[in-house]
Amino acid sequence: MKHIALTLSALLLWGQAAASQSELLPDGVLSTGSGDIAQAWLTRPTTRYAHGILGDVIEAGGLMVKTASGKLYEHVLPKEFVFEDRRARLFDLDGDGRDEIIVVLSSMAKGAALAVYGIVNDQIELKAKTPHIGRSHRWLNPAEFADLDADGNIEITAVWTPHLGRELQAWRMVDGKLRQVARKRGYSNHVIGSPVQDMTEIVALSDGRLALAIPTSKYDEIAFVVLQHGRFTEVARKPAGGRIVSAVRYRKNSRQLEFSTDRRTLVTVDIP
Ligand SMILES: [Ca+2]
Ligand SMILES: [Ca+2]
Repeated sequence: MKHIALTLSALLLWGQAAASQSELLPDGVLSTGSGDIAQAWLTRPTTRYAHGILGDVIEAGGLMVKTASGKLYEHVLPKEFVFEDRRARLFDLDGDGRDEIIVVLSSMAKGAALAVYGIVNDQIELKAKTPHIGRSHRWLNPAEFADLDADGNIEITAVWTPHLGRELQAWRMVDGKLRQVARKRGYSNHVIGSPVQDMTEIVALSDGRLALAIPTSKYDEIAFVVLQHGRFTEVARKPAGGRIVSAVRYRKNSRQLEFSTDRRTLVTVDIP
């Protein structure tokens, strides 16, 4: 009964706060899930970290989750951190049937880290994170989650410093910790100042292997990268005919990817 009363008062409080602190970021994206978490979004817009990598200087100070049963949870960051992201991705990384929440957590002093949250002990808890990059104003952009090497474990892919070092990395959740699996320079999934974060796609190659399709560091080609024996290997690259500026997506009912460049609004490339 006490639990119910607390939940109700939390809901009422949330209702009052919804118009102010707990609102979605101005450029935020609501994530929806079909598992134990129905929705996740970033809250508490703040200008306390002047970086502006995603087009505006408004980042998030909180993370809100709505469970499938309708319960709301919010995690509020200490003021030396922000979520430097537009959405809180939902994916069951460790295969326990419950979704994790994956988001870019930036320290104002030490830059970005990839962070994994979950609902633990009836609250949102940080389950694991990669090390922070080590310097302020250094960022990473998450890419895809998939079992790229068919070993039964999900790999998390992301590009560390997509405007500087341009290093694709893969990580796995092992015993509740994030472990680096592979890294390879020469790729980028974000154009500086752009709100577009989704410049990658997981594709099935004609030989059956999964590959990550990702722009090369000058954004003028799409590379197809596989993960084998703990290493990234590029199996093909296709010219884009310009600089890719949009999301990269599957073209419906085809074996093609589609995107826009600075020269053409619709470009397609065949998946090898
Ligand atoms: Ca899980
Ligand atoms: Ca795997």
